[in-house]
Amino acid sequence: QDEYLDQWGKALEQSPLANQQTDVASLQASIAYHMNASLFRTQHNLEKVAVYQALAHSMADKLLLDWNRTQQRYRKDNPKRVYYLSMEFLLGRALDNAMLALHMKTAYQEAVQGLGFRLEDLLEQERDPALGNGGLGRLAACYMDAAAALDLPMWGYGLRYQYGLFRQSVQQGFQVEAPDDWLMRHHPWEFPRDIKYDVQFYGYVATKMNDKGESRLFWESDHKIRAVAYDVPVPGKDGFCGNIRLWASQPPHHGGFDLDAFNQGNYDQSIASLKDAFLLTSVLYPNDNHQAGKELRLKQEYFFVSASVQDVVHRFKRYRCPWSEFPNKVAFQLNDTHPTLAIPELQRILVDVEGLAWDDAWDIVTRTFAFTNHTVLPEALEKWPIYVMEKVLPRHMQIIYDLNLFFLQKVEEKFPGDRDLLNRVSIIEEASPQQVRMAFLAVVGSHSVNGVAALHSELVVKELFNDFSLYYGKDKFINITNGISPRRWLYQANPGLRDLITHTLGSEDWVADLPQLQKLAPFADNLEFQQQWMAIKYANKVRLTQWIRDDCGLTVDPRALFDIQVKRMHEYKRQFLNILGVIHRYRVLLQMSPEARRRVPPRVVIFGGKAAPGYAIAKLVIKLINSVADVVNNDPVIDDHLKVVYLPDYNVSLAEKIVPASDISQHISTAGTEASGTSNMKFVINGGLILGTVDGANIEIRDEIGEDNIFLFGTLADQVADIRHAQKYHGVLLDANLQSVLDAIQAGVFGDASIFNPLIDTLTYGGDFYLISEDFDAYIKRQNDVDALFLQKAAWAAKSIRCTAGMGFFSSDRSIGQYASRIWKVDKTALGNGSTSTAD
Ligand code: GLS
Repeated sequence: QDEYLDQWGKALEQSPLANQQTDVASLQASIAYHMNASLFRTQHNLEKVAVYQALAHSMADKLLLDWNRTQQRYRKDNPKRVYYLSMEFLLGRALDNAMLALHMKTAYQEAVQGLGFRLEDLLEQERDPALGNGGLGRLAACYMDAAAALDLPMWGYGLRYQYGLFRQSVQQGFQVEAPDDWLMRHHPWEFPRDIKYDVQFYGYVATKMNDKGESRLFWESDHKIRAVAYDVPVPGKDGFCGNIRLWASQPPHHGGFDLDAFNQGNYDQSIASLKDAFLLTSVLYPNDNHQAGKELRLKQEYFFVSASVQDVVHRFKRYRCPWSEFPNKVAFQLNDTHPTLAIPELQRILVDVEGLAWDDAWDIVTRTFAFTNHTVLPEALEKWPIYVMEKVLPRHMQIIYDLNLFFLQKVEEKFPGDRDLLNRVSIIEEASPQQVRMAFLAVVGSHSVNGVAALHSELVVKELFNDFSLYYGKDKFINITNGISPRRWLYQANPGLRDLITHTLGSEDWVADLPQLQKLAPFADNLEFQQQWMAIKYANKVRLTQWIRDDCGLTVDPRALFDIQVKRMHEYKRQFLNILGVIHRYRVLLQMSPEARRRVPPRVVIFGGKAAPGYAIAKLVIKLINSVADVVNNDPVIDDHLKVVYLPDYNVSLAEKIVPASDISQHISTAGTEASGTSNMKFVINGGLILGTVDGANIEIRDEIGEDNIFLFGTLADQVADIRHAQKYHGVLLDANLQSVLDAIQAGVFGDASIFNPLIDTLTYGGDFYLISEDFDAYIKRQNDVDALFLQKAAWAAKSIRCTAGMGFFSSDRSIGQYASRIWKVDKTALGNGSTSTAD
């Protein structure tokens, strides 16, 4: 075949793919071509969605070429590669992002205009791929974006869920869930590959002789499901293009059809394995910071890591390097514990399949894996009952037992006679039932463990893995503070601000070198600059206002103070505190004279976020918000002084509209509970001030932008335990203002009071675990400070500018750079001239 390689290269160079022009007429030609050839439609039958799809195909052609060139170069140069294993990639829409990355938006805008369409309308046709729950999945997307921009040879591996995170609507104030059938319509942003691996479940472990006459343990099962690869290109910079490989499940044989069963009239049986395979990757579990504990979820986790590890081993073997080279060519990053089974899976492949000695294999494994912890909440820490593991993955359970035994022997050597310690660090929890502690397995199998913000990383060592840090030493446990993509969250989401910054700094270099934003600081007190700055904020608020009108049928005034809390609904994030504060504000406003009321700046309080379908208390908070909105928004005395909005179906594309429009946003978790938060960074980089607790990345944001530019309040993390302790013994003494707010709810001011009883009980009988009463007074006072500052337009504008100026540290490029140098030990590869034939 090699003698024809040149010919293939030449043929490609002559092909339309390699000869794409970017003038308007050529782009129109390419859109028309795809309308006919890819969608099989004509210009006599044009809907917006079809034009969007043709446009997306046209854009994807350009990415394809970059993808091939980048991946071919990696294949040729064989650098050390990073594999980011994540059950979630919350990508958001692709088209706008790709057009901006390749500097083609203006040309396409003109092209579609000439064909009778507005680009903004077409962009709205794209469905969000919602393959993630919240911050953890969105972080994975920002990291893939950064790696592509930096030309870092990193691939993401994940699952191609048929249904993403459920779609949320609100009916009578309650959350209603519907399946997210995002693949119902043709999706031009993925490329199915002819790459397949079988993954098995259940079965038994036997001893067998191998070819060399050695006896080996062997796991056998008839229950197999096939993983097939779909590649998702990640646009980078200067022609780089990264990749996310998502696995879909298929039946292993004959398309899953049992002809014998069919012939016997047993129709259900004839497609049984088809149903099995379909179910496996059908849906993303909708829990954030909470373990679901279902057998199907365990199977998803194993399916995903087994296919990924097989694929990586296959790629490594292509170069015929000795196994000892594996850690020099491969780095696996575990995005939380969900992919932890990759550790025993690689050990199994090395020992059972490749025939390595146990210790050699384990040395390779532990030099290859690194683990990121994303939460200290106990309910989120994955544990799998042993009886489930033994049934689903019998060989892995044996491997985990052995790993644990050898690990505990070493601990015993270092700390002889400390039985309590052995109990505490054992991968197997001696509870009833016995369980595998996945976080401990991840720590033992990894060479590096990191938290995602300074405070969180401290708590990870102090609270979660204290014993492990004594055993391994502190160097294994590090902090890498999260970051966000400045490309999506400023450049794309806020074109007005982007252009002002570029104009002021003289070039677009700040996007790739975010600390340059600091050069805005000298303009903070410049009145003319302030006016330009705030005019952009105002325009973004107007844009959101239109969305609120279309989506909620509510008219709000863009001159009001926009106060926003959008994130997953969770008790620890304390949307409850926010809405209780709103009720307090409502009552205070009602008691004021009209003149006094006019002196308070009008506010629009905006909420958004989904609650896990099984999380009753979080769903009740949604109901309370909507009930309060009903009353407040229709109270003629209050008029425009206060409006409450609940935006349904919060997702990435909605976030792109909301984030640039905030005056203030709330990040008010109980101290010590929010590992980092990343939306806080998105709001601040867009010149939004924040009201927050001394928690997660809020702390580092304060350090970067300055204490004067952030409204912090409330209990500190190291006080929480003592307060809870005291509450347990002395009961909760409710704050007086809070008590009157609760009285109002219970008096039926917001409709049927009885439905809110379980919610109010969390404060009283429940012991107020999240310290809402404790923090209530400080919260209200800080909100009053926000009001006062908002009235001083110039002072507010100056702070807003200083916020953006101080955010250079929070680029995902900085985070990925730190992962690369401190954990993966990989460099940016030099841009080579790899050939353009199809890779991998
Ligand atoms: C999370 C944390 O809750 C967030 O604070 C964090 O920003 C995010 C990314 O590190 O990870 N952990 C989790 O389980 N879901 C999250 O969003």
